[in-house]
Amino acid sequence: MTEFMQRALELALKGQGHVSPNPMVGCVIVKDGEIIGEGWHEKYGGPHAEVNAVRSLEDEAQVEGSTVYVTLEPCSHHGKTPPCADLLARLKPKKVVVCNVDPNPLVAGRGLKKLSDVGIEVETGLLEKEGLALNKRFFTAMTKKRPYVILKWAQTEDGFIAREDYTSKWISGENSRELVHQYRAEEDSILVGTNTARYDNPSLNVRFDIEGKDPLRIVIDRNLELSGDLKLFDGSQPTICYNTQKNETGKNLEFKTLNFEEELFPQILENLLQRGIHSIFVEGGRFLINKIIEAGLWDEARVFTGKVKFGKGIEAPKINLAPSASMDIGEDRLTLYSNSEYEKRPSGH
Ligand code: AOF
Ligand code: ZN
Repeated sequence: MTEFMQRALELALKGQGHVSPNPMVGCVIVKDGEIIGEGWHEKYGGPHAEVNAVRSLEDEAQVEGSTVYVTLEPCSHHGKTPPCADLLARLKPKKVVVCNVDPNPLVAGRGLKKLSDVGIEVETGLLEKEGLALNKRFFTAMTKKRPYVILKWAQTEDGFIAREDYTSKWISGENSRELVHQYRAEEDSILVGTNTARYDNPSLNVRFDIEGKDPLRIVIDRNLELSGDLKLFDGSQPTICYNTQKNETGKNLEFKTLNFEEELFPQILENLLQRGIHSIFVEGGRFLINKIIEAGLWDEARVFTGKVKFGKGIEAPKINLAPSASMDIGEDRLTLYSNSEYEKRPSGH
């Protein structure tokens, strides 16, 4: 039943911002057409959704004969917690329904097999697209072996992201800036190029009273020319500076060398994936964003267009795709682009 899986997806979302690099997972236990138990993966390292749903019952014996709706295939491996498939195999629901098979190579169908081997009926693909969209970061990391990449920039009505002297104050309004902080809180990391760090001096933290952890800050500074006084280097939040000069780890600030003679962004993606980073919010500047667009290594773009005009300046990046959505945010216009098969596409009307 779609409505039960819809509810499981809703529960899964409660884990947003708390479970990465694990996927968000929700679980609903249904008997005689009624929900008798619910749970979700609440915290990285904590119990999985199925365990929490079973714990919500008065007696775990109630699982017998039920239908369990779980957004992702129950796991089959001993990770930080024992296998959920073993738990369900023991408790004997009649049927287990999932949106998606777990792409984690440690699971990848083995969870479902454990269930069918003990005679539990299994069904996959219910609200499949919704399940993929929910965990687009996790699916991208597992199948493409890189973090999910979201580009963001603000442009003037006449298509500039900064003046010729790189200043960019007041392109977008207060509502857009608040939304950007919400976006930051949803991702594992935020990346900026050298010029953006130098001229904007961004703090790249999460403000506006938005709940959520501060993402990892990442800055590119080939020859270590940026001033140590920039907010990025204040040690208030974990930060990595990719450069050619030194490897050094301090409190909340790491310098890591990469090979700048070769394409840099793929190296950054690889290094971040190794650290368990499943998403990157790229906040500029133009050079970096254009490189990423050119290489096709992006999944979403969120473009704010303000009412001001600069007449001349630094041109905004361009995307040769039809927008997937567009909306007003205060005085500004937000245009969304999707380049990922895991993001739901517009239905065509
Ligand atoms: C499930 N239910 O709620 C989640 C699953 O280290 P662990 O033990 O937390 O395992 C993490 C892996 O388990 C993760 O990479 C993914 O494959 C799966 N996540 N599985 O049955 C859940 N969160
Ligand atoms: Zn599990």
